[in-house]
Amino acid sequence: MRIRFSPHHLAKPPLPPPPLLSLKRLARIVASAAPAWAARPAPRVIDVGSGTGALLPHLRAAGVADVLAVDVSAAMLEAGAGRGGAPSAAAAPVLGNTPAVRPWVGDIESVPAYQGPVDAVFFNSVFGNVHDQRGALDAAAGLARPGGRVVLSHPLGRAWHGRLRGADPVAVPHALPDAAALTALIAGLPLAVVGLVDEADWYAAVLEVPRGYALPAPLLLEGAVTAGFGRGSRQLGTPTANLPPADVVGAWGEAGPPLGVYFGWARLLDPPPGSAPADAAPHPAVLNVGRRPTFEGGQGGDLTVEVHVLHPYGSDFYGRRLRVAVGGFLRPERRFQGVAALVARIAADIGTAKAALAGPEHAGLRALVGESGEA
Ligand code: RBF
Ligand code: MG
Repeated sequence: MRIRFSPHHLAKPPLPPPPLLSLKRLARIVASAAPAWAARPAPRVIDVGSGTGALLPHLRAAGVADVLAVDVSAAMLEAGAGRGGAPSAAAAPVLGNTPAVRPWVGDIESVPAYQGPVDAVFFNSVFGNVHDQRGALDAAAGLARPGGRVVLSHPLGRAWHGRLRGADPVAVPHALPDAAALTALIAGLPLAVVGLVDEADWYAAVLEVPRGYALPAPLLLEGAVTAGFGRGSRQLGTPTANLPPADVVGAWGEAGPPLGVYFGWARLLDPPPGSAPADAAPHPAVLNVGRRPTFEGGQGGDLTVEVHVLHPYGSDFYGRRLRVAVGGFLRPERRFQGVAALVARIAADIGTAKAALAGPEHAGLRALVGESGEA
């Protein structure tokens, strides 16, 4: 995906000046994502098409501490630097634990996973310029945490945007999506529409990444570990213990498990003789219940239940019994463009799982797998 600004656009006679940008509307655009960061101490967002930084003062006023200001135009970001936009590239921290506004030259698909997960991604006054809108939404959804929001907005609305597009359909290849177009655009992506205002002079589509959730009651899975594909450890760096689906999916009841990524505690009940004591202890775990659509030509394969235990076991333990107490659901399974994107996502899943397991909601979960040496 490239957001293209064609050079001839600049040579054309300019449109009449835009009506005074309503500052109130920019504040409303920011507010439409605010539920995503309510009660979070240091909200983090990505501002796509940040340009000279029109949205930044409103983000700051709403308490957003950390902004990645993304734009394909280094010149625009640089021009904004003196006017309260993102600081010039040389002055801004690129990474780090200190919340800041940082410029990023490129499109949303060029933003690496380590810049996330964020609470919200804004496409303000830019979505019509994005050539591959679905690719951009996919990238945005991947960078947002569960419950995070993606906001597509235009403070001057459909009528003004239509004039822009009429004046230069190369620079602005798409109309703002109406309800039907929006539904089509996000089909199959982990996004749901939570709000759409589509008036002649005001447009805001608010999308949400599915929230993780605690299961109504923990699920207990137990089975003898079978060999998987070896891909987990060799290619992905996340070795998985596969459990026979037939032995465990019954825990979800008749409808079966929603395919996706879960978290919980796991314990190997009968580690091989001579194992380190830690190999017999309970450890946090993430598990994927699904068909791995990233592989096998996008089709995925048979249903598998793969548990990645967050512990470096000393040896393989095929045939040994693994017990897992599943506390919650992190995200639906999905197809990634490649192994690198999947690996980055699993790293984010692990972070989310650790945070969830450390919270009070899952305090009793560990006890459900029992302690070392118990049956
Ligand atoms: N495979 C996918 O195709 N899509 C996924 O979303 C996905 N998520 C996973 C999350 C976790 C935490 C783990 C451990 C695995 C996931 N996998 C996913 C499965 C992965 O493709 C599989 O472990 C390897 O292919 C080895 O069989
Ligand atoms: Mg495996």
